[in-house]
Amino acid sequence: MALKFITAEEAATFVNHDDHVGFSGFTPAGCPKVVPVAIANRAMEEHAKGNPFQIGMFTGASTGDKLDGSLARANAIKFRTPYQSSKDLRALLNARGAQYFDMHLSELAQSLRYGFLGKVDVAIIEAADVTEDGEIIPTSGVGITPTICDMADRIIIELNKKHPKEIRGMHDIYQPADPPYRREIPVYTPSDRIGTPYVKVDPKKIVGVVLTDEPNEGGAFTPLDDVTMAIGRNVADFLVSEMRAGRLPEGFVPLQSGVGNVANAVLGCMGENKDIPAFNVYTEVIQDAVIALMKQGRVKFASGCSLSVSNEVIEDIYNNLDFFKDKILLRPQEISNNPEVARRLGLVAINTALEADIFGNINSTHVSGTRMMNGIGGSGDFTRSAMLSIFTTPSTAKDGKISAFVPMVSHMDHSEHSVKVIITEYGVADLRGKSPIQRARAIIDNCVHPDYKPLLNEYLEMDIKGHTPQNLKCCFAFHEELAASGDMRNTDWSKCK
Ligand code: 0RQ
Repeated sequence: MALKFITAEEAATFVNHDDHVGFSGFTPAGCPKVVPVAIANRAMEEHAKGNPFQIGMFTGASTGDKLDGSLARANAIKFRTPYQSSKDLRALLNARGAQYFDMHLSELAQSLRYGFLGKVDVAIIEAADVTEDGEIIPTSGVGITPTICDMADRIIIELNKKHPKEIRGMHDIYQPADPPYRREIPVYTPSDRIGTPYVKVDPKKIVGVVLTDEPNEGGAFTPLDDVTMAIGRNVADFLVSEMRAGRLPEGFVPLQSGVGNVANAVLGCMGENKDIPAFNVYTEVIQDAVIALMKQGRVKFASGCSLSVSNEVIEDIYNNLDFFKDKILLRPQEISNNPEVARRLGLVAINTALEADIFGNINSTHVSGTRMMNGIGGSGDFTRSAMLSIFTTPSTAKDGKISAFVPMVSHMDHSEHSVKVIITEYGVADLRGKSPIQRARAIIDNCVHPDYKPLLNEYLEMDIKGHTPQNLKCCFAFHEELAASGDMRNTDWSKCK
């Protein structure tokens, strides 16, 4: 069947008010760029005429500004799931201008197939290639592409010439059967291929192909500072000590590392530490540091859901496909983040906390318990199932006015039952096998900023009875003080006791 080439504006006419729209990609990598802007423009035109125009959105994870940013600014979002990290969308969600359902990334595709989230009317897919018989080669991120293509009534392809056709072979597309027919997902090592190099769709569903050469909206990393570097070194030293103690195999285990500057620094420090052998990565986002380490022979193989790298790095990869093609595999997020596979491979998972409490619970998502930051992303998929789950965080935020460690988290994403180790620039709290009071001592002694140690020690010494010594009147005093004076260091326990 011949493909029909259309403009982005024509493509946008296939999206109607109230439609559920699925988008390809994972982080800005692999997301459509020109059609979302055309949908946002269409929404604004309809709004100007007094007509409603809002869509439900399913994405892989966060996206680029052309997708989440444009649609948020156009007030064109009725609901959205899962992870996001757009400034304008965050403001919209916190003003409750759109309904946001924050879910584990590994669960989204199956939740769609199970029918938990309604139908998918339209799938908008960025592709490096598409054939007349319906073989789609994704670009640098996969996300939920196979599932939304299966479920959608209409498929729009953004054929992006920045991504060469020759990346065919870098993807491994596989969808598990749904219960009660599901078997094991046969990934036994990070490089195992279990699917096809393309997404196969019914070509009759492709309503149009939009040509573009828009580059990825990859953000650059801020230069590493002393705090970030100290966290990275503490993680690397801790992993070496675990190897020496025989709790990590000498050949090492695959690594999952979250998104952002700390994650990039951790990877860099692990690469530099020659006591750690060359290792594999089984993760969701493959960042710049992984590619740099691959070139140095320190990372042997990387399986992920996206190449969330800067544009210079993506060009480097595309210019050197001979080198990279057998070292990188991009999978749908229900496989890259699959708890079964994470548990089998025995991952070391490293993610970043917004806030932790002294008993080891983690808040990854809500500033002061109420304002959504980004979402849980894949952190829960990995934290719960990894062999060793580590959370990193700078000990303070906002020039020391906020302690990353509080008596009780103001929102909980990862509980004390899943969190094994917490690492800051000051050191390492190993929480394994420890009671709540022992965990609190380990965290205060090793991780907390000196400005907050006396306050948190005083909290523990309030002589509260019970297994977990929480003072229910004072446990949010840090947050209340932040709201009142703007600085948690002013907390005075006598006010709440
Ligand atoms: O504010 O941006 O104004 O400077 O939060 O904090 O320290 O720069 O850390 O960028 O790594 O983000 C948890 C949000 C951390 C992220 C989170 C302020 C701080 C700064 C950012 P500014 P940092 P990061 C893979 C895994 C959940 C999803 C996940 C995240 C800003 O890592 O979204 O792990 N994780 N996915 O000043 C108020 C506090 C604060 C605070 C920090 N306690 N209160 N503000 N900040 N602590 C990715 C995917 O799933 C795709």
